[in-house]
Amino acid sequence: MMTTTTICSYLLLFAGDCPSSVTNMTYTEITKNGITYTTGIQDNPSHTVITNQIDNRKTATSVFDTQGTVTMGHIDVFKLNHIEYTYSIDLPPGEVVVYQHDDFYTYNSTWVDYCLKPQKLTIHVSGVFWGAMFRSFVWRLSVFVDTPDGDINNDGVVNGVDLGLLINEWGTENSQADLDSNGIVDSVDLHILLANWSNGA
Ligand SMILES: [Ca+2]
Ligand SMILES: [Ca+2]
Repeated sequence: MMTTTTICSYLLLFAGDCPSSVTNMTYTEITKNGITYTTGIQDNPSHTVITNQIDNRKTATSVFDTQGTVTMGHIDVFKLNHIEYTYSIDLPPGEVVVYQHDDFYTYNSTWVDYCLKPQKLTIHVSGVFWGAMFRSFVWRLSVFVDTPDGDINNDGVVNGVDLGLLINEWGTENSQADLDSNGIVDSVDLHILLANWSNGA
């Protein structure tokens, strides 16, 4: 169920391949609204990486913006340092479109980028720092996931599990099973679910 409002004001870009992972990264996971976010910072005591990221996502299937800043650097004079930071966002199955806003930039470099793998969006920030130096990086992306209609539990197929969820929620309001978003779970939603029943499920 893709929302297409306001996208015309954004610049559509295509994500490149994900870079290979860097060794000795330290990863931290947090879960919010049932969605897992993973941050990775290269583990080196001479590095300083200050991050702040915000996602306005409410549910696993919601359209959302992700934005953040990263300031990184080190204080080793006469040393060359590679510093890397990653921020990964779990996505439900479905077609993903990412819109990159104008305020997606770095100072003096192009070392902020994003990439898509199945059910995962990763923002990469990295750079090589010669001498004592700090730089800041900014991203802002809008993320749209077109999940299959009727896939209530977001596992990529429409089957008996979704049917059971819909029946459990029958007659209720503000439900994930309200597939046509008219406010109530009823026979219209059941029709949508059955019309999208997955082959072989
Ligand atoms: Ca399902
Ligand atoms: Ca409905």
